[in-house]
Amino acid sequence: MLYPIMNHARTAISLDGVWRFRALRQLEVTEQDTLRWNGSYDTMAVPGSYNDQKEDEALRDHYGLVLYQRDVSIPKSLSRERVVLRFGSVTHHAAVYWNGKLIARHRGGFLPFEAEIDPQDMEKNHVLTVSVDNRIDLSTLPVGSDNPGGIFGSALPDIPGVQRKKQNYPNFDFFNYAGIARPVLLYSTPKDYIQDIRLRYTVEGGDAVVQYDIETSEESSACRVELLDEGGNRIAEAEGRQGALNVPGVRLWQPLDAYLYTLRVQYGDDEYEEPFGIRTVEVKGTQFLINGRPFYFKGYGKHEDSEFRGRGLDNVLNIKDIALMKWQGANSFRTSHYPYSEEMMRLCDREGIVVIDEVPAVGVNLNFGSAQGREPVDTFARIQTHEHHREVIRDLIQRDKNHACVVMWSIGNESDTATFPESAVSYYKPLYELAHEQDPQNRPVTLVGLQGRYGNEPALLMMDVICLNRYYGWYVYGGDLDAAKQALKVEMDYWATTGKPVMFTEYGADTVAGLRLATSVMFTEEYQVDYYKANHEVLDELPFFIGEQAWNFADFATSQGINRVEGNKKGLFTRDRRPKLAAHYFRQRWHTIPDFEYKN
Ligand code: BDP
Repeated sequence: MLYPIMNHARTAISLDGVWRFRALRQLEVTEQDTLRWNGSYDTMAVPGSYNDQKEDEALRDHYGLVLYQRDVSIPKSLSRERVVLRFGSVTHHAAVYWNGKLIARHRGGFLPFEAEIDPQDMEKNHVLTVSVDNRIDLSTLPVGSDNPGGIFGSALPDIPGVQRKKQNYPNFDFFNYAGIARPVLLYSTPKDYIQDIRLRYTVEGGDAVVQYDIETSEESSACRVELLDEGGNRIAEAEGRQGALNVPGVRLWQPLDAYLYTLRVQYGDDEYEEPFGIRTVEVKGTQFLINGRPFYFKGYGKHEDSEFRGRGLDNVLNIKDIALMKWQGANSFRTSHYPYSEEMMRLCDREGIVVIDEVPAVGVNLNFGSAQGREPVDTFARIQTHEHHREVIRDLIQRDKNHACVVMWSIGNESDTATFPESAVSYYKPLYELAHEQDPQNRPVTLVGLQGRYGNEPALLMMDVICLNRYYGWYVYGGDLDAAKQALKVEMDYWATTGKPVMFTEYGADTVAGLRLATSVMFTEEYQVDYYKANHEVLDELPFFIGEQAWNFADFATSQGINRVEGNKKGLFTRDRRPKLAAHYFRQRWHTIPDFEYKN
């Protein structure tokens, strides 16, 4: 799906702003709801999660449906064009009504979807209503738990007669923000238009060949492509929907040194410009090569999370986060635990930030958190995410396939790979293969592993890179960093035997900013530094270890529970982006670790 752009063939009109809003008690939308509201209504900003925009506990913890509505009129000048309504994301499930008529439904909260406006319907004023459903369960991604309380719920049974409030129980550790989180717009194209662009390339010596593949709505006109350098100079051109363009003396996209070419496509009256970088990615032995050189990941797992906006797109915050990453000497992050906005992906292309791109498959594990200690269940026999999981892999790769910043796909986080190892293989093998099939650039694919019973996780061994979330010194041997180091070393001796590249996609310690002690204990800023130093003592010695991504870039909101002090506090930065002591420690460390050839 192409990102909406504006040029002389295409228009894009933002529908962001303040919308009418209603939280529904019932779980159905009536016809009346989808027509222009006469009675009272609330207000809500778009884009933004709705949960924290008001002072209302019921809305923050709302379960079920809400409605958004606004008036829309389409400029007359677009009457001959194809007009499309496009949502960057609606979390988690959306139904879209145009003057009361259902025109789109979408499942999943982190990927874009669109609906064409019927030309008959273009004149006059219109009412656009969107119903948003935040319910999560065993069939959704992310997964909702069937244990009251979710991952941090009580292990004790409920007391008979006590009524809990109706609520979602996330099987994951972040707040279940909902709403219209990313931009909404109307865009236009000519009636016969460019649908998609797929790019791959080969690099040899100093030259590259870009292979392009253009999909158009019909095949009635000629297709012409031009390749422009960053200065806008044409360096190659070709005719046809498929073809190859030579780029002699190519300037590669490098981590922290981005260079973007533009593919300009002309098809009939339509025109589209796709910025893209040229770089290669390959796993070779225990190395992760970018442009042929062994890369070392320095960075974080992140969240789309901020005060008031929840998960709503905030370009200022994105710019700031990347500035902080560069200040710290980082080069990468993972889009834990769902696809991030298209705006962020484009920014990472521009800024040279390396991204591990993750689907929203988090909580595909019915044996952790509050379920621990009970009779283990076969997650994959009970969970109903199979088809949707395929869908999000397809749609994510479809959306992000041309981004140079994306160097690896993550098809899930901390799934249940150890309890019934063969079930996990049956579930993940087709998904691993699907990701490879769908990607024109055939990037490496991973599945992020949970700490626990390593050694019998064939689903992880199928992956191109072993990505581990490990908490030695926090959840395991918390407060005993010597034991933590020993245990980490023992585990790493095992991974050394697999012959795979290994990296940490999470490791961290909850740290309350401002808690300081000369002799550190858990939760102090000093302990967070000591924790990371202890881990690094072991990791720095391992030749097959290809990267460290701290958990988390910044503190973030979670459900309430006894394990969380107003959210998860493992950030190197606070939620408002103030550095903790560990942020300075990493700044020192990362500026001395090169992006390439660190372990050789
Ligand atoms: C891991 C999860 C992550 C959590 C983190 C933690 O992948 O979402 O926030 O641990 O406990 O299990 O802080």
